[in-house]
Amino acid sequence: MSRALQMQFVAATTAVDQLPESPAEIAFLGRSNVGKSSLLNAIAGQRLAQVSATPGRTQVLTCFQVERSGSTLVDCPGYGYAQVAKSQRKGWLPMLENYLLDRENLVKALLLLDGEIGPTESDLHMLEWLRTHDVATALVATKRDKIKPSQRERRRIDVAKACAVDIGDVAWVSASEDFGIGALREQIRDWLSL
Ligand SMILES: Nc1nc2c(ncn2[C@@H]2O[C@H](COP(=O)(O)OP(=O)(O)OP(=O)(O)O)[C@@H](O)[C@H]2O)c(=O)[nH]1
Ligand SMILES: [Mg+2]
Repeated sequence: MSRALQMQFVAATTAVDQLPESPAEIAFLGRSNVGKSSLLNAIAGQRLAQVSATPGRTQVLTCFQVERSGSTLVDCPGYGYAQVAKSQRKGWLPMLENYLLDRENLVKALLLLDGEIGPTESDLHMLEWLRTHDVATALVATKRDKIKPSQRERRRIDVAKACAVDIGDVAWVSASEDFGIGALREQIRDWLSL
């Protein structure tokens, strides 16, 4: 098993220019409730980011520093959740887009998809936006434990197909069953040159 990534909280902000300087950064993106905060915690091996059964809780960019390196992982606000007030959505979607376009140290946007329900329209919209703007993106399907073992292979094929990528281009994880977490950690170390 791979070692947990030692991380600590450094900032939570809606102002992109208030994020700390960092040599390399990875953004955790995805719909509300997809499991961004849970995945971050699994990678850290401790409870750092707030996990909530109420979608739309993380409304700010929450930044964690990987100890010693100064590199950072950012938990982004979830998109596509209807109960978040329209006025609020209006504010943070441009914020999120600015962040993704302007953050020069961003080495990868991890786009999380709910493995149980597959990519939604808003996920595909986000993926299209990332591709259009040339944001380096990696796909992660979450909550693998929620899919019947007999259906996992089919789901792997369907998710990859919907996103127009090869099957191997979607990393499957379960934060609750610690599946795929070690491999993703190694990828993250690689992307951050740790
Ligand atoms: N079964 C299962 N549930 C999970 C997994 N990951 C997250 N969850 C659950 O999904 C819900 C949402 O998880 P979060 O990590 O808070 O999701 P989020 O993407 O950070 O949501 P927002 O902050 O609202 O954008 C919680 O009830 C988690 O316990 C997983 O791998 N398996
Ligand atoms: Mg969250």
